[in-house]
Amino acid sequence: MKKKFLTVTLLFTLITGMIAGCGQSAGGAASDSGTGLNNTEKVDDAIMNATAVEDTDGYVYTGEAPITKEGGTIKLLAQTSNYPNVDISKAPIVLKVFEEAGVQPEFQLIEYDKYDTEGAEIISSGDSDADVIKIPDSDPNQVYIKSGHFVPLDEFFDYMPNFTSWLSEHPIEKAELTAEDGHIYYVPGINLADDYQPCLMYNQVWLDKAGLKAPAALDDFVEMLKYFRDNDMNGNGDPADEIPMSVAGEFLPYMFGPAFGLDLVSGFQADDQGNVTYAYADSENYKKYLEFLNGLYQEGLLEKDYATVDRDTIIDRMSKDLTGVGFDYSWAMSMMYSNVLPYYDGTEATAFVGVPPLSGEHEGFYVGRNSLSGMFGVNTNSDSIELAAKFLDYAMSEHCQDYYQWGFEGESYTVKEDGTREYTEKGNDNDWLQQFGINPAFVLPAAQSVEATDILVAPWHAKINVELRQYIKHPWPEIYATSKESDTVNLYMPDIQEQVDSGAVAFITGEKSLDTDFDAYIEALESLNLAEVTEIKQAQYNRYLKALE
Ligand SMILES: [Ca+2]
Repeated sequence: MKKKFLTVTLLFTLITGMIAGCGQSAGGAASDSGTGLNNTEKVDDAIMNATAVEDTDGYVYTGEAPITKEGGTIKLLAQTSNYPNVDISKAPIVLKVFEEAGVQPEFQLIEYDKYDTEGAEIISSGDSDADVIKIPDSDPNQVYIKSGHFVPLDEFFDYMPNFTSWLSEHPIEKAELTAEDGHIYYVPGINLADDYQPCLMYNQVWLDKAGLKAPAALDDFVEMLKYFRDNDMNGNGDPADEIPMSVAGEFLPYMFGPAFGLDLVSGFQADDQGNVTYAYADSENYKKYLEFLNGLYQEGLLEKDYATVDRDTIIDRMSKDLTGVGFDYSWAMSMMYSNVLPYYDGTEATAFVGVPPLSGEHEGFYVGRNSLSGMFGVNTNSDSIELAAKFLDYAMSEHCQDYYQWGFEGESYTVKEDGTREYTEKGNDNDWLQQFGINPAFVLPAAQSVEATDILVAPWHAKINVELRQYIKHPWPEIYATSKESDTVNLYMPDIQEQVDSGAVAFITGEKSLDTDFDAYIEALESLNLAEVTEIKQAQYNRYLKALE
């Protein structure tokens, strides 16, 4: 057992790096970053007018290595790997990018866990002499942008052929990256946003024992839970030790909100006409959602400790065959849930299997995430801004993304006869692969790829990902807020959030009555200035739609 858990921990770290990325927590309501852009005209002009420029020696960088023939150094302020035994500054994949670019790296790396605070301090001080800097968060409120510490990259698009063509092909991301002043400051890493997203999973062996097909309607789902509750699903002679469903409280909004027409994951949501509402203040649908969960709670189908049950507990239950339903990030499916089942033989038939979302009066969906990830900017203090811009451009090129996702042919991967790739024996050793520098998002703008993720999970899991992709809905877009907007949102949202969180628990557990206390809950939200926040979100959403036109 212990060995199994060790494996789980390693995989967790690997997959959180590969698939979940960092910083996105489940469940919370709206993020504070709204849509603050005016338009992308300035950026569009810069893209259109970009022309490759000669270096003093006559060399012209056109997007392929080298970026210069004159040499030079790129000082990089970023974070260490989240693997304590990996020195990312010595990783072959990372060094290869510098080597091909024709520049020497000078790493200024801060410990992974401390980067959010220490990196932020260094940037805010304005003393850094780094050329390229990883942004500790995505700078949602444009704090660094407004401080003038970063170069507007669109003014250097002559040196960024890869980035400009990527922007042209990605209008949503271009809109999201465009700051309030119409400039683009950062080159982003890219998350998987429509693949391997959180989903519902059923214990296939229990389903088969019950003679059931995976239920997709709420009513059938409840009947299945009751069956799991009342029968000796694990066959240990005790019909009462089954826990029908094991889902961390933060995933309940993902799991049940859509069946009630609500994106409780984003919190704020827009209808087809572009009208923005706050899902947690929907007096009809949110009330029905709470009624449903309260019903599950009363029936013992949602456990008493649902609000605090954690993933370790859930995995422990699965390893003991005690539970039939999970909801988690997709990677958990074959990497953390199925693999601990006592009878899992590597096939779908013995696994925790991802299924389509639950539907009620409304058709179900899964909430995906925004694709922009770790951002990199060029320091205003840099004495080689053009070189730094070229380096970032090269580092985000498709050529380099191939290194980030696969490493080098013959070393970390081979190409099969049918043209698909597979990791070598060494490449299948995660410790080795991390030291090799796979997915080096800590120091470079790396994009995740579906193909490279597919081979990390069980083949049946990759197949299910393809099936579930159609149900993924984009979350609330993540675009810069104006400072006035973020001041107001940051002033009011914490209290609103607290009211929502405590209200949800009280109504689900029955501590408060939906019949007599729900109106007061809605009134409390209104008294916390929800209307003003919603108005801001509406204005932001309108600008977002305009920018996409
Ligand atoms: Ca039993």
